[in-house]
Amino acid sequence: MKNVAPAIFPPNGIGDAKPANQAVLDWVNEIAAITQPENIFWCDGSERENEFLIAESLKQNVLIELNQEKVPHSYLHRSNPNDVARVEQFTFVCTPTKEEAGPTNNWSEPGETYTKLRGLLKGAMRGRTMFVIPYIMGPPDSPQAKVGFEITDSKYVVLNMRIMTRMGEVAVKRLGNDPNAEWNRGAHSLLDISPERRFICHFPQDNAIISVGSGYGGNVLLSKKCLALRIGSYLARKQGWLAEHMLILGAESPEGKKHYVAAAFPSACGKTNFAMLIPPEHFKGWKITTVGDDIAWMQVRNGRLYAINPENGYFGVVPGTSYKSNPNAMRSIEHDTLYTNVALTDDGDVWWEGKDGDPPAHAIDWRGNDWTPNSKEKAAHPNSRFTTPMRNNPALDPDVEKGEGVPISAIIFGGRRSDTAPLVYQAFDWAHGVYLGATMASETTAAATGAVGKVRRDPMAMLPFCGYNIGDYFQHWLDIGKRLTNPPQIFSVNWFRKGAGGKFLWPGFGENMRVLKWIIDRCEENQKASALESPIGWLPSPHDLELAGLDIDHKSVAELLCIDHEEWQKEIAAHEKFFDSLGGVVPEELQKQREKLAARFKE
Ligand code: OXD
Ligand code: MN
Repeated sequence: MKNVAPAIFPPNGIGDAKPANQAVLDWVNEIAAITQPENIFWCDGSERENEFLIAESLKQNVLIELNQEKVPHSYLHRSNPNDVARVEQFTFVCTPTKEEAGPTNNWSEPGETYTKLRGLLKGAMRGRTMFVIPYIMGPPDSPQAKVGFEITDSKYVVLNMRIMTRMGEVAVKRLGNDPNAEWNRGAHSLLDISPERRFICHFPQDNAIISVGSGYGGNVLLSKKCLALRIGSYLARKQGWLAEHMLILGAESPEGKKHYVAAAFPSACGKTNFAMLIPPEHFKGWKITTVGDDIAWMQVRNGRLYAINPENGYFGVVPGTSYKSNPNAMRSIEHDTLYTNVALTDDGDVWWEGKDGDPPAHAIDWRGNDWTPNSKEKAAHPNSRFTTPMRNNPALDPDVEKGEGVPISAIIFGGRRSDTAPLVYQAFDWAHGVYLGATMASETTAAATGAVGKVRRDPMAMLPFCGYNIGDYFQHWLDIGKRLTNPPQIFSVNWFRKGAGGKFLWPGFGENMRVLKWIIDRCEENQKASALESPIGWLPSPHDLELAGLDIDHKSVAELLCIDHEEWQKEIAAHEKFFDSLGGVVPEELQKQREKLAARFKE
């Protein structure tokens, strides 16, 4: 079976970084008693340990060596073809009652689920090594940082966690010896990588996660979707902060004025591209810097919202990434990168659809089969990924390690919509902005298994990631607003609107700077950009956007900014249907927002 490798026996000084915290030791012993590994490998996150694990992974075909001159310190991993994306249908929130998990989560009773999972884990690591990974989410000195431990029998997981989190000693130190300290327990086993035995289960009350039967990133890098979002959102509500599926970017004007913006887009809708945007020629002197590309933890301080990126690396979608679409991502993945499910060229380089230049005449595709440009199959899986350290990003924000976070001026909600949603508009106030987030919709992508291109409501891009009742989540957002005396302005964007001929109207990528500039100007105290009041919010007119130097006709701009009343009648009806589908959990305040929206169309 692919990826399920035998035990490894490291030399002295590697794999023996046992922490002293008794609660951790007890939990590790408990999982080891069930899974019965051949040995326990206590990770310290050191360079030496990493090199050892890479060497072992190469020996056991978990990794394939790439041409070290073309992509230094970089490797390719091929996952099992049945295991290439997040599995929302097998993802569970195991709260004591179904109501706590709410209408958007699969729920399963905690006691029964523990019993079932323990049954599956019984003897699962026999003859294999059990790794224990200590890690921190967030800058180590941040009051918002959280400690987690992940147990796994996958070297691929260890290698990825070392890139995606601050792993090792630093986490052990931060946790200390207090057995009552808060930390997340994450247990993962590949089992036999069978979809029938694949479950990603969250136990928010226990701050615990158990994931079995998958080796794919989003299901097994438990720091990411599982802790930073699902368990994170649960803790955030309890502790009065926000854990969101958002990128964070800094935008600095030529005069040196800087704003930070957080933006929620569903998976594979361009968060990484937006977070690494390079402004077009017309915006000479503007600098965009990345704080994070996927997750924001935000807290209220002095009436403002401050954000940290809990992660330490990027787990980004590869296809479509090029020096044209995202030069900063390309530079980031030129070295020290793990690639998953991309194609391998004959000279040991990586390739994917949308990479610069001509396709190779021959390659090995993501499944390990011969591929030529005439092949019907894609060379790289549509959800193939890179894992790369954030320090590789040439546009990394200098304040990314700042423990107190960066102040957020604007929050953006964005979806992939062919119609209805204009390029950009601004909410009238916080509660209206929460409504924009709550009714967000997007066409589905390859990031999760299932149909691609279907419009689905994805509130705040958190539909697969909110670890508790979505109605309570909406209320939590409304409540946070009440604590903000200087709240971020809230916007909606859509880069994906299509014209009558089915072509995208907006060029996207770096040109999104034009929309970002309008957003930032709207956040300035003296509101440097103007807007028209429309039924859906403040809308720029074509001359409110800086379009100089952009090859776009007036008709397309007008289409991008138009509100089609018929489409919006359908949209409002869809909002109502969505709220109804949630079975009475939507706060009254948001229901009122919908009524107000409908009324504004009648004025
Ligand atoms: C991701 C996702 O991997 O959202 O970031 O699926
Ligand atoms: Mn994501």
